[in-house]
Amino acid sequence: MAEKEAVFAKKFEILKALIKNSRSTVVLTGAGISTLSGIPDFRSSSGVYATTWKSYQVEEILSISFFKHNPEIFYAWAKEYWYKLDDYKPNTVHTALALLEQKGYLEGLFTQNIDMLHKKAGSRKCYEVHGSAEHHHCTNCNAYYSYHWVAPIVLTGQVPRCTECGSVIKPDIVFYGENLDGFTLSRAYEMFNHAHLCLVLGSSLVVQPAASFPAYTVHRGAPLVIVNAQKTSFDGSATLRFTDLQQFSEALEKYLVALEPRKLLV
Ligand code: CNA
Repeated sequence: MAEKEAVFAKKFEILKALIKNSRSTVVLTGAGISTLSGIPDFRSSSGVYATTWKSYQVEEILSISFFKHNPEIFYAWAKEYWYKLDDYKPNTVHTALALLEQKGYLEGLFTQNIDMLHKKAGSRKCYEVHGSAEHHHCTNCNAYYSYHWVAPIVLTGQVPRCTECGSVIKPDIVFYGENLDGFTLSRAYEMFNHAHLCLVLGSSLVVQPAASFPAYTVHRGAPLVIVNAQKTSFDGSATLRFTDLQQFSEALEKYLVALEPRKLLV
């Protein structure tokens, strides 16, 4: 145990120097970070993909063609999973990353999560690569609806429908088979391409194109730090690897609290 702690402490010292000396740090987060808030991820052994839901594979429920033909099945699944997000609070990973930004050490935070927890924690430079459950639109006339308007309808077991035209309302989440928002994608390519340090937290790095973002940083020889319990699909010969998100984020928060805010040259 003491040996494990010593290894962690040694690696964390290297991380501190990387953060302090990096002029441009980008972060990519995945569903793993929100497991500490109680939201299951997809690919852990206890994740959502380990089970089927009423004989459906969750991957199938989350494809755009399935949604178009079976919105009632999507919403029946999402009722138990994604429309109780108000029950969940940001954890130390979210708050540590918000602090990294407040102290002036973060260029951009890209998340694959749709759970709104980074924004709740106070992150502003946050790009939600797969969209967010916060916003919804009518699939026909594009009228806007918020999470708080839609959630009570879903929780009573109904499919939310547009008050203007009666068509099905869809969350602004990127389903399998849909393209990512072009602006977010171009920001990601730009920032990961110029970053001096890339941190990846709680992602299996399976889902493209987000899984490839760290490669843009690594291919220029800049360091990559991965924090994940399981082996990731891409690891780009990571400079540092940590496995325990809780231990990592607590240490990061403690370090950042004591760190002088970066003086910005304007
Ligand atoms: P994933 O494929 O489920 O991978 C999560 C990774 O986190 C796994 O490799 C786990 O080993 C790791 N992990 C889980 N808990 C811990 C822990 N305590 N310490 C260390 N590692 C841990 O998730 P990705 O984000 O890579 O996949 C992308 C999908 C998942 C995106 O499309 C998301 O929209 C989608 N998703 C989002 C949420 C959410 O918003 N909270 C929840 C579930 C799925």
